[in-house]
Amino acid sequence: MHVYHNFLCLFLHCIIVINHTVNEVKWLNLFSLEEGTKKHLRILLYGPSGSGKSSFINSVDSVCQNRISRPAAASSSGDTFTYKTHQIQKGKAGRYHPFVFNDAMGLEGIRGVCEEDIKHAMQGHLKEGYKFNAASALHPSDEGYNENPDRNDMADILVCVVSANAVPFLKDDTLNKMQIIRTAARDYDIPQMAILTKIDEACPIVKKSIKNVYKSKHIKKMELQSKLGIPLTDIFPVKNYHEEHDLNSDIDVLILKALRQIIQIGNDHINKGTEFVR
Ligand SMILES: Nc1nc2c(ncn2[C@@H]2O[C@H](COP(=O)(O)OP(=O)(O)O)[C@@H](O)[C@H]2O)c(=O)[nH]1
Ligand SMILES: [Mg+2]
Repeated sequence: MHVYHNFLCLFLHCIIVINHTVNEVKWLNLFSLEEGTKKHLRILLYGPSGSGKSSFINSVDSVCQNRISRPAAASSSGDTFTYKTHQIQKGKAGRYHPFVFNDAMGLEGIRGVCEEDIKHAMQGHLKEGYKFNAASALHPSDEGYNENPDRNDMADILVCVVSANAVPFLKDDTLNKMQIIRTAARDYDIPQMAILTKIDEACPIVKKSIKNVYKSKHIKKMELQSKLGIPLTDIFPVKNYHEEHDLNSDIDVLILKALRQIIQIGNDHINKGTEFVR
């Protein structure tokens, strides 16, 4: 009887999650920007290196394409980092979703990105292909500086990406940089949220099953709100696709939840901006 009950619960859980995922993908495929606003919604990711920024872009691409794909190179190291816009294919080749991702070089220490460059990225001053330099921020007289960014170059939402297992060990200089970046985004009126990656590595019960994420005492104890300076309601836990060969609805559902919130908040920002223009 007990086994039968467990099996029934698992079966119902799978049906609910798959149904939810299908609805979220439908919503995503129907999503478009208001006519006359922008070509695409620009999502700017930043955070420590190795926190899962590239893997998040790959995970979104995988969920959107319904197969594992890795358009953004994921790695945990690398000395050169290029500013690049990632589009997400929609169905057939040559068609793309109306949102794009940029990610920035990792934050930490003297080998980390200068916070000024994240400010430049928010305002659209970084040209495609710009090579970040940890030693000095881009200067308006430099080649990679876009002097006259249009609204398509500007970020619509800033997303801090941190891995759950790294949160307790974030160093003061990284936390300071994050604070400077958040303050700048507030000044530019760019909305912000955070993604908590690698939840599988931070807690044994989540490793066992991703659906335990909201039960995890480890994650609850992390003081995320005070560390990241972002309200808990705007921090989304995800497990990226990083070594899997197949999609999994429990992973999809968290990625889609985070993505939908990013898009909705970013879109509100775009629409608010055009109210002033009108
Ligand atoms: N276990 C686990 N590993 C992850 C996750 N996301 C990324 N990784 C791994 O963490 C490493 C760094 O990820 P990457 O996306 O390159 O980080 P980035 O430097 O922020 O772009 C890679 O080896 C990934 O495979 C996750 O959610 N769970
Ligand atoms: Mg990366």
